[in-house]
Formats: sequence, structure tokens, C-alpha cells
Amino acid sequence: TLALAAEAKGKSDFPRQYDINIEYGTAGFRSKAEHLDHILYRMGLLAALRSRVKGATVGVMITASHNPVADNGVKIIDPQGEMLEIRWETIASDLANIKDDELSSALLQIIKDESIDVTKPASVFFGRDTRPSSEHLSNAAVEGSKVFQAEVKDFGIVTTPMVHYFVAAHNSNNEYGDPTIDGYFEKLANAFRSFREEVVSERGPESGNYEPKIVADMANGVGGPMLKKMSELIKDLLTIELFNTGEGELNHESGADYVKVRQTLPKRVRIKAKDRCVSFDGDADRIVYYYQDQSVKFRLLDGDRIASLVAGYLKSLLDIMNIELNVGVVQTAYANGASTKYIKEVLKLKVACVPTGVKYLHHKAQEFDIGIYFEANGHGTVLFSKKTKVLVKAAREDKRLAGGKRSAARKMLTFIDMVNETTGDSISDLLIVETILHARGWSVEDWENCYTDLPNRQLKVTVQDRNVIKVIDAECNISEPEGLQDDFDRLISMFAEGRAFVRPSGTEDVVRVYAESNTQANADKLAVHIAKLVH
Ligand code: NG1
Ligand code: ZN
Repeated sequence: TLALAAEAKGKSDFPRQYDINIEYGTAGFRSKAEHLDHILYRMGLLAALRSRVKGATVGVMITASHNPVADNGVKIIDPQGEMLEIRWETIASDLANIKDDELSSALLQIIKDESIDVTKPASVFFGRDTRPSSEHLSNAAVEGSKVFQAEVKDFGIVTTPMVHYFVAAHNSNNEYGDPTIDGYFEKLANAFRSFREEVVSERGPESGNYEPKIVADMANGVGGPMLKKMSELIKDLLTIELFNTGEGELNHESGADYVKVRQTLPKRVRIKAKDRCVSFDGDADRIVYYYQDQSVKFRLLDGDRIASLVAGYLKSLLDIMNIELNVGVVQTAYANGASTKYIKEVLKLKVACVPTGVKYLHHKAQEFDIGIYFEANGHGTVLFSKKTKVLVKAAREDKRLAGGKRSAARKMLTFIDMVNETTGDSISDLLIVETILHARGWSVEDWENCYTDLPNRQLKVTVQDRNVIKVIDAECNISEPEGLQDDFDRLISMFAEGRAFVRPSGTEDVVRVYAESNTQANADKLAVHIAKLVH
């Protein structure tokens, strides 16, 4: 009868008005906001079922991240704050695409296939970004979960990583932190402060080339109000000057994606040469750093830079503690070749390459004792295994150890508290980078001097059906259309330090082209030639 009630409500309140097929992609469903009513309702239903399967709270986030303001989307968050299990993505896609009068039978089928006891309690957390369509869509999803008698908690306008955190914290019986907005801010701010105190007590207030001030572009998204809240908690340690905090259009000429892809400053931001700047994306799960050098040249420090900064610093702490752990950095094909080389050859750490999409990076990073993963676009975090936490805690408590070793252990544990281990988090990542730069006494230029990026170019190509392209080897090569990879290879071999690949986007109806080479002109040329072959 619940399934029948769900179908009846779907037909009357959230009918499927558009006969388009939509898939649960790289980051859930993404589409024009007006196409999503029935999908949000159905995902609310599905989240209630998912919660019962896992016997735990799950999350639903309504956002289309860095995409234009007219788009929207939804994703389901699993109990430990991780992305929805891949097998359930197919279940979600099937449920999203059926006709209204197939809804009850489809739901019954899921209940049967997954042996779900619908009399058990269910609990779903909701969050949404600042898009004008988000409140309405969130209500549709809430209705869905309520039809299936789930207990619902709506956090309102929050960042994507905050919802991941709330879910994980709640399901850990608050061990991971308090599953509240204040709990989130306090956990991160306290860790940032403790770390600073540890460093200052060790070497005094002197911080070398580090300046405790940044300029922050919020892309007119949810990062604006949220980073403002954080900045008030740590204002004695770091001055944050905020721009694009909501007065303009979301993601328009600003934000991490704009800055990364165009390799240019966001609009409506006032900076001086050498100011350390950051951009968040619309739902605040990505961050990139940049600055303008004295010759007014734009310099980008992207996710690859953050990964190598973090990896290098954590390795130095392990070296002090004299603890051997399996540390690895996980990248995608979009990682700049120079960063991969630096991590392997200078830091002497392992590098793994996986397909685009946070879920792949996250899973791979779990294989390491310390797994650092970042997409070049600035989405990433650090994962610490149980073994790591146990070893470092033991070192902190071991009174026979030298003071320096115990201090390194305290730093590592405080660092772990500052990390949102559930997913990439602009606010947490910002605190991490600021912490390391301060501890190292580095300016943004010192950081950049670790290695020199290979010039690169990204392009989008619109084709009839982007899915005729079949990728292999972690997206570095394609197997179909037949022969095309050979054409690519011939072209690439003509460019010094050339590397290029194409893949169908999981969030937009385009094929993405990436190319790098020894000069910007060559990278641009290679990208354009590859794009022509795809057309
Ligand atoms: P697609 O559209 O599949 O390339 C983009 C990003 C991903 C990821 C998702 C989710 C690039 C090249 N791709 O995916 O890394 O962040 O969006 O937002 O940046
Ligand atoms: Zn995002």
C-alpha cells in the first residue's frame, strides 16, 4: 500500500512531464531545473529505501555544483558520508526514467530484490544549495521520503560536504563530530586553532614568508555565507576578504571551475599583485588557489598543487615520527604531468590514476594508510586508515618518545580533525592549505616553486552522441570509435612533452578534450587538432 500511495502522489503532485532519459552520472542527476520535479520526488522515495537497506541515516543533496544557475541536480549520500554505491546508481537511473504508472511496481521490485523491510525505521538528511529552484526541488524530495515514512531532517542551505559530514557524524554516534551546523564549524575551527598553537609554541610567532590573509571568491554560492561564518571563528588567525558572496549570478564569470578552465581571474574581485586568492565552486566542494605575479600574469595553483603540498607535508611529519606507512596520491588523467612527476620523483610517493569522478578517487584512496586524492579542478580530500590513527595516537601518548616526535604526532592528529574525510570540502581544504603554508613559512610563490606546470588546455566539443566514445586505461585512451586513438597518437607524437585524451562528460552533453605540451601555444594547438578529429 505504501508503494501504491507513492505512485498516486507521484501522478498527482510530481508527474513525469518530460519524456527524456536521464542517468545518475558522475555526481548524481543533473539537468535543467524544470525537468527535475519527478526525479527529486522519486529520489526522496529511494533515499528512504536506501536508509532501510543500510539501517542508517542517508543524505540527499540538491545542487548542480558549478553548472549554470538554471540547472539543478540531486545526489544520494551513503551512511559513512560516501557517494551512493555504484550498483544503486543503476537502480536510481531506472527509477528516474520509468513512466508514472510503473512507479509502484518498480518500487515493489526494489523492495523485493533488496529484501527491504519497510516496517523498519528510515532516516534521511537533506541539504540544498542557493539556486532559486533548490527549495522547491528539496520539498519534492522531502515529500518522497515522507511517503515512505522516513524521519526527515532538513538542514536547509548548506554546502555539499556539510551534508556528507552530517550523515557520517550522525551514523558514527557523534564520534566523528556533532551532526549539526555549529558542530561542523567548531570541529574544523578548533583543529585549525590547535594546530596553530602547536606550531607557535614550538617555533614562536614568526611565520617566515607566510601572510595570514587571503582573498576569496565565493562564486555567489553557498560558500559565501558558510565561509563568512568560519572566518568569524578564526579571524584572529586569518583575514579572509570575501567577494561574489551572493549579490551576482551563481557561478557566472566566477568560481573554481571558471578560474581553472579559463585560467583567468574571476570577475568582480579586487586584488593586488601576490595576494593569495581562492575560488570555491557553487556548492563549496572544490577550491583552487591563484595569484597575480608582478608582471600581472595569472598563476594557478590547482588540485594537483594542493595534493602535492599535503602529501609532502604529511610525509615530513611521518619522517619526524619515524613511522612507515603506505602513503599514496590518487589522480585522474587531468592531473598535470609535472605534478605526477614531482610526487613520484621528488616526494618519492606512490601515484595511482583512476577515471574521473570522486567515487573512483575516494575508493582508490581507501587502499592506502594515508590516501590523498584531488581532481585537478580542486575537488579532493585526505583519507586516514584506522591503522594510521592508532599508530599516531600511540606515538602521541608514548612518554619515552622525544618531544619533537610527540609534537609531530599531535600535529598529525589535529590535522586529521581538520580534514573532512567524507568528501572534498572547500572550507576544510582551505584550512588545511593555510595550515601547511603557515607551518612551512611559505608564500604562495614558495609553494608554486615546488614544480612548474606543463602548459595545458581543456576544450568542450558538442557531438551528436557523446557516448559513442568508449574510454579505457583510466580514460587515457579510447577503444571506440575504432582507429581514432591511432590518429590521436600520431598527432600527440608530433608535440614535445605532448599528452592528450578525450572523454564524454558525465555532467554535460559534451566531449571533453584535454591536452598538454611544452608551451601554451603547443598545448592549444594540440587541443584544437584533437577536437577536430572528434568532430
Ligand atoms: P565531467 O562532466 O564528467 O567531466 C565534472 C568534472 C569532474 C567532477 C564532476 C562532478 C572535470 C574535467 N570534470 O565531470 O572532475 O568534478 O564534474 O562535479 O573537471
Ligand atoms: Zn561542487
